[in-house]
Amino acid sequence: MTQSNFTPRVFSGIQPSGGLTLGNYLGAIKRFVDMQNVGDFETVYCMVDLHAITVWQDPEKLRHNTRELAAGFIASGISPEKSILINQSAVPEHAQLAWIFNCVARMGWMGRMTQFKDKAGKNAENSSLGLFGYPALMAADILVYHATHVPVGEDQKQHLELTRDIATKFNHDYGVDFFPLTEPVIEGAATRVMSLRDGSKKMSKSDPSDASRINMTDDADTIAKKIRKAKTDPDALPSEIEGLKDRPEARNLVNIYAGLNDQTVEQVLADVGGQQFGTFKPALAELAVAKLAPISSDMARLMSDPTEIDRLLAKGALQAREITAPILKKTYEIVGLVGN
Ligand code: AQP
Repeated sequence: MTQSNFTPRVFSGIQPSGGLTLGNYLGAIKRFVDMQNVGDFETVYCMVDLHAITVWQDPEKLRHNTRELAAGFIASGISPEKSILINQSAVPEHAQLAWIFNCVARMGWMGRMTQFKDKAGKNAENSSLGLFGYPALMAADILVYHATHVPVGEDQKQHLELTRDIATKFNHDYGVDFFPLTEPVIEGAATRVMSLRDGSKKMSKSDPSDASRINMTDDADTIAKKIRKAKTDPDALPSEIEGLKDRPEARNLVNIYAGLNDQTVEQVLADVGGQQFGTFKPALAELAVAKLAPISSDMARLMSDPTEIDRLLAKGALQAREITAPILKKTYEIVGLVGN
């Protein structure tokens, strides 16, 4: 198979490791919906629960978060009719291919991953083996579909490069052209949404400070309060992008505005340049509430019927396995595993 022969297929996932944040929405989900609707790709979207358990998850919360994430996907516009929507553990080929990739990837490659360093912190010896091997499972998630494109936020760029390294090494070691060299799709004004309390830190579901993020389930008052309290500087907003240099908090709020309003940063600054934060923050809060409130109320509606969510996920798993089972079988053949 030559690289040009792969079906244009998108795969991406989010961990059910907490509630969805505005970072996940702007950096990932909104892009997932765009790629679904453009109609040029088959699209597969996933709750990556096996990734979530690389750090401790309370089982009851994990179940809840997984269903809530599915609800968030659907409420944001991912249609189970147009896309395959799955929970990772329900499609066993992900973990099976990950084992093969554990044997292809090198320890040195994993050791260089900045996300591992960030998440393991000073206590790397005490982190799980799964956290260290996380990028091999992520490569398997993608390559078990022969996915050609992966929409992600900026923070996942290094893992996507590693996915290409694994595909290249597998193809080279076995003398095949079996796995595609997947393209990351990192686009839009808000590929890296930062904490509202610290412009140098990514907005994250697992940040201990709830004030650092906007959750997709926050109500209008909470969103407005968090934006009002967001860290900023005393200067007015600039009219040109250069004026945001060395102003990470101001840049972050402008990026969020642009991402929510489907504008470029330049367009936003042309409108708001010269405004003080006292004017800009309420406008941003109003925009955020207008965009997020319909999604959060639809999430609540979907969450009132968890059986229906489970039904949709079971249907997605069956559809997914039609793609993943033959790819895994062929991988086993290439590697020399018999009896499958
Ligand atoms: N702050 C962000 N800005 C832009 N994109 C983001 N993403 C996450 N945070 C931001 C994108 O969301 C997708 C799913 O990420 P994930 O949940 O699988 O893992 P993560 O990147 O580790 O997200 P969190 O919120 O920081 O989770 P925790 O706290 O559990 O580690 C990815 O495409 C990511 O780029």
